[in-house]
Amino acid sequence: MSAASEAPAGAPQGAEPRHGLRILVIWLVLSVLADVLWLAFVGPHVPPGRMSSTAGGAATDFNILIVMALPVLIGIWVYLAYALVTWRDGRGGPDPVGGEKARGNTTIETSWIAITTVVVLFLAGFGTYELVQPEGAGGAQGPNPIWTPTSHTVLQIQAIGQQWKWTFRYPSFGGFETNDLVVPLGTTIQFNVTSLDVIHSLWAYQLGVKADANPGQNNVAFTTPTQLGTFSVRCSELCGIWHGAMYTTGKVVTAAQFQAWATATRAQLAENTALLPPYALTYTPDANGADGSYYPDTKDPYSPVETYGATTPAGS
Ligand SMILES: [Cu+2]
Repeated sequence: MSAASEAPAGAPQGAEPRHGLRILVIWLVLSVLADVLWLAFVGPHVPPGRMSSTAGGAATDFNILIVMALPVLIGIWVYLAYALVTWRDGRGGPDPVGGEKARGNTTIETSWIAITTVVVLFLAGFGTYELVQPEGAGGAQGPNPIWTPTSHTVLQIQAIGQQWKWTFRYPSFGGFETNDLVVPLGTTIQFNVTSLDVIHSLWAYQLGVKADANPGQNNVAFTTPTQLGTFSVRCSELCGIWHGAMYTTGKVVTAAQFQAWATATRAQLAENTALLPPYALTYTPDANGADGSYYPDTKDPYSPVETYGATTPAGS
């Protein structure tokens, strides 16, 4: 290393120990230990878990970043600790900032620049790639997604945000609308996310899906559930006084259970579905609708008296 010190007075005269090698060995041992311990004990529990393709992708990315960051952190700490112990003033060595070696060390400086350049460029490339893998990484991609699934069995589910709850429409089952988010295991889901009023954000936490819900916009996000169980759904965009209450619990069920649930719910909600506007990617709320919602007043949209579901206005 750059700051060589003479042996303290009274100590046997000998060659200066190879400080660089010592630091390298200490750093290497601690780094390998920290990474192995992380991967063994913390890595498997890293959020958001592995309930879907996109959640698993996020957890893996997080682990890769930590495994790369730990040696950097340990490198700084090891050098600092080594310098404090070995080159402290009390040991009677030379002025630590004096001398020719304090002015620079080409080997250290070159490797320093080379290593950090490789790490930063790798992270830039890796991060860019992982923004779209797997399946769009669970982030919303706007109305025309960059990543699209190759699978032919994609289930569309529409998530509609409104102050202050989520509703879900299933277009392949007659467009019924429900408060329950039920998704089948092993099927690629296409979330079509929109809003009826202000800006919300669909956050299906354990599925690793997060998508802004904007009025008049269709925002598409994909994921494939890989584990059965429940997941929490929250609004992650401050949207008004009951924003914090805008949550629900979704379910991943088997494909057969999903078919049974969707078929039964479709039949059960048929009467309500007939009153809804036809399935569309965005909706224009009816100012006079029930609670400012998008249920159309089919009789007279300007009347304070709401009439839903009448297909032909009386007297016309
Ligand atoms: Cu909200």
